[in-house]
Amino acid sequence: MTDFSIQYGGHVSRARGDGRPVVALESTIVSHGLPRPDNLRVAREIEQTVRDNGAVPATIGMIGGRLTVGLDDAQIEHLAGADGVAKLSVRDLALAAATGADGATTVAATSAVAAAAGIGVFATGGLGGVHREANTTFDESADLTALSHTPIVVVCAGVKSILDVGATLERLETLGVAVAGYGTHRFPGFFVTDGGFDVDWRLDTPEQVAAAVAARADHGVSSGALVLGHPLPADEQLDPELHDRTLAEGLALLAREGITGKAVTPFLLAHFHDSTEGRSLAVNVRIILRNAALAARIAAAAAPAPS
Ligand code: PSU
Ligand code: MN
Repeated sequence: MTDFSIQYGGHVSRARGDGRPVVALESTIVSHGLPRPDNLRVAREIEQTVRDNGAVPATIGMIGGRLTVGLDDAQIEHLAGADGVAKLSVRDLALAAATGADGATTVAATSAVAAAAGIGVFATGGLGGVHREANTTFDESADLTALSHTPIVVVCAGVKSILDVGATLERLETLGVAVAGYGTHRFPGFFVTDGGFDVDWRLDTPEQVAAAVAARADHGVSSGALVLGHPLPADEQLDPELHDRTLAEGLALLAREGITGKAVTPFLLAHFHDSTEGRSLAVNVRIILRNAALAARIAAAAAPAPS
């Protein structure tokens, strides 16, 4: 495999050399999705959760123009605390490299870089997708198009509930992205357990997910990612009534303040975190940690047995 000019953290190089399971993690959650100072604590907890579940964490991001798979603790701390960290989708990577930028990778960029690095499993909170009112704004996350041609398993709690979930599922179908529920036929709704839609496929164990990954490779028929919807248990979700109220306020504020483009998702997440007295933050953290644990178990199930 050619490694192009991706930098690898020492822990990830060693794991790759030994054939140990690796889980990719994104950095936009840390820089743009969670408020300071919780973001740094959570970034560390996510990595520890991956380790506790038998895999090596590879947080992906850009430091001074260097695209890095497996940021070290100081680099993660830098992205969590520095001002002016760019939110990088796939299209931004080369521009950020050329200008020596610091940047955090979204689901789109993290998946693309992870796949280029030979990492097959990625954990996040919720995917980007089709925004409400996308029929006039055309705001659809590049997460969807990136996943249409990136062979990776994305463990997530569905798409963020701030989006149009039904339209996003339609686009995932059009784009050839596989979707399955983990232990359920319902597609999760991020902060809430049930996103309101059925999915055709259900996978129940890490081994079954690994079997789907293996079958994809065996068939040699190219397709996109597998989105694995891993819902929060109902007793851990954000109260759906509080959720709906907060979302309605957030959408109204968004319109009033004229926020558009890549600022929309961070703005709405910050609105939730500010106006639910920390409840949405606690739920968001639970989502990510549960997904990190499951992703590690999938990566371990998919890794070749140690010789
Ligand atoms: N999931 C979270 N928090 C986040 C995101 C996902 O729990 O902050 C980020 C991801 O990086 C995702 C991005 O790719 O939001 C989507 O942004 P946009 O809608 O602008 O494409
Ligand atoms: Mn967008």
